[in-house]
Amino acid sequence: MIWNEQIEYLPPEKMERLQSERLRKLVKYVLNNSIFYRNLFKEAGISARDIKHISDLKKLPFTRKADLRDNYPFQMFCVPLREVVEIHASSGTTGNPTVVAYTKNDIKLWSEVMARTLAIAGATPDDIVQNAYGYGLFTGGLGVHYGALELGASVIPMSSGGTKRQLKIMRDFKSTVLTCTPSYALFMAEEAREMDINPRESSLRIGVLGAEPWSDGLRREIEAAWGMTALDVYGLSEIIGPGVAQECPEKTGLHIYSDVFFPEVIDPETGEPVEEGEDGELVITTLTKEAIPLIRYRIGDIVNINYERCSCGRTLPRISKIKGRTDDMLIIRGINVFPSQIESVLLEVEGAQPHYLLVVDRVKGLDTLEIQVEVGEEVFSDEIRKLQQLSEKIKKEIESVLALSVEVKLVEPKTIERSMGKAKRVIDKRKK
Ligand code: DLL
Repeated sequence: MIWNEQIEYLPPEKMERLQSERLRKLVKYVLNNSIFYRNLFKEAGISARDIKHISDLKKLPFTRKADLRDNYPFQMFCVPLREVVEIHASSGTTGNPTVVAYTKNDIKLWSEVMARTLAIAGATPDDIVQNAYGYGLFTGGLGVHYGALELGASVIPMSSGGTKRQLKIMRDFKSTVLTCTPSYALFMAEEAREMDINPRESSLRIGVLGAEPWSDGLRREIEAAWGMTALDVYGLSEIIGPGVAQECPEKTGLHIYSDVFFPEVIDPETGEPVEEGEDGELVITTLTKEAIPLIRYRIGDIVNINYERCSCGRTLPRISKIKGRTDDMLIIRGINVFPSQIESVLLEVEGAQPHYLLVVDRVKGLDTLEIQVEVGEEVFSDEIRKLQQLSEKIKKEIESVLALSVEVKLVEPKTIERSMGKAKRVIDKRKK
């Protein structure tokens, strides 16, 4: 189903015109309504007259998460509080949480982009959406909720957790779409088997999974476990929540809603644009948001972008799956390591389970990386020799991909903590 045919199939020239028009309006809007942006433009020596076309965007300075934190809680708002109808915040492990706010129009925008998202994944008004993203300050639950209402599907506001209840409701209500993190989708399948429910016999046909990085290998595991199509949904609270980009069933990248969230990909070191198709840091400008519009917001997620028309027919550009974060990249003995690289290797090795934890430490001044990997019940009860062979195999494969020596520790089934929300994959003891 196509939710917004006009926008999703808009020819590039027309899209550029729309973006340019919106950018001109945005610049006037922030200069009229925000001390923060007035100062930012002044420091950069830029006025509204300098911004005529979307390509002028690169004259403007970047904004960052620190700007939101420094202006905690409400100083980044471009509207009076009485026009704000909803406020969310990220938990944030250090310092102030990041506050995000929505006007009525922002909520309409969120509903629109999330309706597009669910439709791109293949959902229709006939679907029953079991929404197992957390409701609360996290944007996942309500974002999907608004989109499902807009689409006209039936949404079950489960929130995350309560897995036994999730599975009962899923079976009794015959849910057809599951929305949650990929790690939770995997955990639910595991729990189902424990309860003697065969997940493949569920009514699920589509999973709209995201909020954390996951590899194609993990996708295959989840698809096989549930017998459904698992598609990637991307977003972040500061831009809107979920609903920034969505993968279509072609599985060749995530369509980004560039009519409202203008994307750039830059070299994180220099801030200059990278060549089309090259990896870099995603930067987004919200073209139509009212409460907290963000200009050239540096997200820290690493992607590449493809402007070719997709075989599904859509002209919206596609970002790759998120390859990592500029700040999640582990630097181990000078080598850049992304947890997703390790996940991809693990999922190729027979006998290893997609549950793993990376423990980074520094011993006598030297960085070490231990990879704890769960193995299945059958493997664990095998002879020691076989376990050793498996661990050697994983070690060799990973070392050849990373060019870094690692330790592999096979652990018993169910010993690595399961997650109902975003999974924690790394413990970096060096940071203490
Ligand atoms: O995670 C919004 C969301 C909810 C997206 C539900 C998708 C589904 P935050 O809590 O602000 O918002 O976290 C945003 O999570 O910058 C990425 O690093 C990561 N992230 C989100 N989606 C994906 C994804 C929500 N599909 C941060 N793949 C982002 C990889 C993702 N990482």
